[in-house]
Amino acid sequence: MRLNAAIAGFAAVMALSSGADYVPENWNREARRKFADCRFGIFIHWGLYSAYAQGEWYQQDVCLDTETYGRIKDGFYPSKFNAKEWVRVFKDAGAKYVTITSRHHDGFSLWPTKVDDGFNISNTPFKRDVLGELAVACREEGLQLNFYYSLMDWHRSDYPAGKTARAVFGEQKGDYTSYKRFMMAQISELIDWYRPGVIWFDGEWEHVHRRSDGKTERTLDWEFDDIYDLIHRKKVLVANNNHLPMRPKEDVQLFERDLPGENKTGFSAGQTVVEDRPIEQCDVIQKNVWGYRIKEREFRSAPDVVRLIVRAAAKDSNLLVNIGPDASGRLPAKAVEVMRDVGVWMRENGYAVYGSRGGGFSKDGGTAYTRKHGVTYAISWTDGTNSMPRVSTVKN
Ligand code: JFZ
Repeated sequence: MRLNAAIAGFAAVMALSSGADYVPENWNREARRKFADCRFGIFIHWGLYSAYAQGEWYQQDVCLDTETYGRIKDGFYPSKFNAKEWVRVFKDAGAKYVTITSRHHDGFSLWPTKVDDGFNISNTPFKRDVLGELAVACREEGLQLNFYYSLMDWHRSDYPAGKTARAVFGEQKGDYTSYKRFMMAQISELIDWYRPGVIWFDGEWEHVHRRSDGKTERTLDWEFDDIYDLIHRKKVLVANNNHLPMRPKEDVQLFERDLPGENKTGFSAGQTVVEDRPIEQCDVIQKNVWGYRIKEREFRSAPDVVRLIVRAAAKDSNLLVNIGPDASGRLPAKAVEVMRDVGVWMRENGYAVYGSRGGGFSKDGGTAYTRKHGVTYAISWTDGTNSMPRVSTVKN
């Protein structure tokens, strides 16, 4: 109860401070609808951390300062990186869009940004513009490209360190005006140079603290209005993986490894579902890690991934399923194999998923319903087996 009251109070404050009178323009409504029609995208976590091969939190896990962590930059040469090959795998899987980490918490940028201190791909021996190549390949194949962008940062001295960055910097007051100027310049580059569909933020939560009395305390005002207005002026959608109630200017409702209303991971306690915006659930193909981890052996099977897609669709949500390529630029072979089989199912049954809206579940949970053009589809599977779901049409 206390928590609910706190969340309600928090939501009210948010509404006041972040454009409660905001009305999305027509391009925005249309872009939201198109995004929701996609239903299935591929998430890519790839960056300097891939070279350590221990997941994307490695710097934090072993408490490396940025100078030490960054030394691997001079050995970053992903000789097998081929954007066209990646995009072919994604498209064959049936995905309609790709969301890639343009810059994760380690602060390393995957494009030749002009506004940082050189901690980016152009200062590795590889030099190539990874995001640029991916943007071209996606455009050729008709996939939307979206960018994950970390708000929090374990590299810059102007970043006001929150609860995780402290492990890297110690206390660091930073200079948010300077850091925000930097972020906005980077976001402008990302949009002007590569024309993404969505900017997908992450890391706000490092300055949100849930106190034992249930109140939420914030240690930084990110001034999101300015950042969101910049993105909207450029006709791009905003998403924020903050696990908090939505602000009016956020266009996509994100659920991390969870579905609206389920809160199975405990991540979504503070999230209430709003009715008027597309939903996206992100999840991993490897167990519990987003970036490449060399000893990872457990991958989801193709029926597992298809069930995730179908269950998300029944909840009116897209599924964004993550793959972590290795430092050579290759997608893990197992992920490629799984994606190929997902694609076989999607080509045959995708009509019940793409462009559909959620219709909920049967009582026993073994059937997901979707709706499209006045038709209801029942998509059924048997739990505990490794069989693919079957689609049938519900007679009204
Ligand atoms: C974040 C990242 O830290 C992680 O590396 C990955 O990129 C994932 C998609 O997003 O993980 C989160 C996000 C939000 C919270 C916690 C972890 N949160 O709100 O508590």
